[in-house]
Amino acid sequence: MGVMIEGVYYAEDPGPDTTLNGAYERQKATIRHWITRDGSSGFGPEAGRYHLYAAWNCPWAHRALLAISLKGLSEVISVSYARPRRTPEGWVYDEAGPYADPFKGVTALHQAYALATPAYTGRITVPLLWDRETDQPVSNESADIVRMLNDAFPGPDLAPEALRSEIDAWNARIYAEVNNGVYRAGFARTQEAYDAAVLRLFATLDEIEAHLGHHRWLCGDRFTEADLRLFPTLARFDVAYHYAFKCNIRRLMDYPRLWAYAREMYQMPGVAETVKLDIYKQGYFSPSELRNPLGIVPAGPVVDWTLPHDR
Ligand SMILES: N[C@@H](CCC(=O)N[C@@H](CS)C(=O)NCC(=O)O)C(=O)O
Repeated sequence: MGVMIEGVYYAEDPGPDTTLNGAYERQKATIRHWITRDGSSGFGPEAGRYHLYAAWNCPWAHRALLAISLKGLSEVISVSYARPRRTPEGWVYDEAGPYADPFKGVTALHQAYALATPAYTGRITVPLLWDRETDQPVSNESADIVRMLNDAFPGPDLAPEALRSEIDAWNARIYAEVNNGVYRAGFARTQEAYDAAVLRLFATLDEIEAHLGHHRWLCGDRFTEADLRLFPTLARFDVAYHYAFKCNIRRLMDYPRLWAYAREMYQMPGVAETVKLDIYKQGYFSPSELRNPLGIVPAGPVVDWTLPHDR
């Protein structure tokens, strides 16, 4: 997996972005257009207009896939799924089959970035939302994609106005400590950076476990975008992060309330089809000089998401 500089793709792996003290720092997404209900941004909510470049194993793409599914937009927005294992070409697609790109027929995601953003500099990331009408990317920031799909398209409102500040506060905390926290643990280059990340991650999971003792969902009695954004990390926790990223103080299964809450989400209509445990393992246990040089995928653990949640 490489990086693009001024529209040219370099296949050398730059490694995770770290600060001088070995802490992982995620780069900010730079393609940030916005679909609006009235189309005044230049991007309206027409059916069939948008295409999403995704990968089943990417938790950020998973957010966007959940938004599409839960808003009932599966027939409205088309999707290409990259192969789970990245190569020096980054995210790649087959010529045909489940990992093909039926939209532009690219065989590597960097080709799509180069097509419409010739001066692009940065990482070649999924998710990437594309507009067929202007033939340009709309956004490569999953947080924006989830919010704009919610606000611009019909379907259940996952971020009601009255709960927005509460949702935004949970989102900020969960992004820093949990969604990105697992990466801060897994990509740390020093013991100190790892220790700090993993302790913050589990402190936050402990607090959410306590919170769920007296609230059904993060924002009270209603499932919201904050729950949606926590879910992709929980779905990958025991099969991937626990072992591959050394997030092993506890398993998700060891948190009775959080595990039941996660199972209830899994069992909501439209969610299970976005979850691919074997693909998560393929992806997170890819050959990596720093974490898993031989790319061997562990057999376990057995995680049964279909157990009754009893909530
Ligand atoms: N800010 C982005 C981050 C997306 C992201 O980092 N995606 C990862 C996959 S999980 C990726 O494509 N990484 C490729 C790379 O960093 O080169 C978002 O949330 O949409």
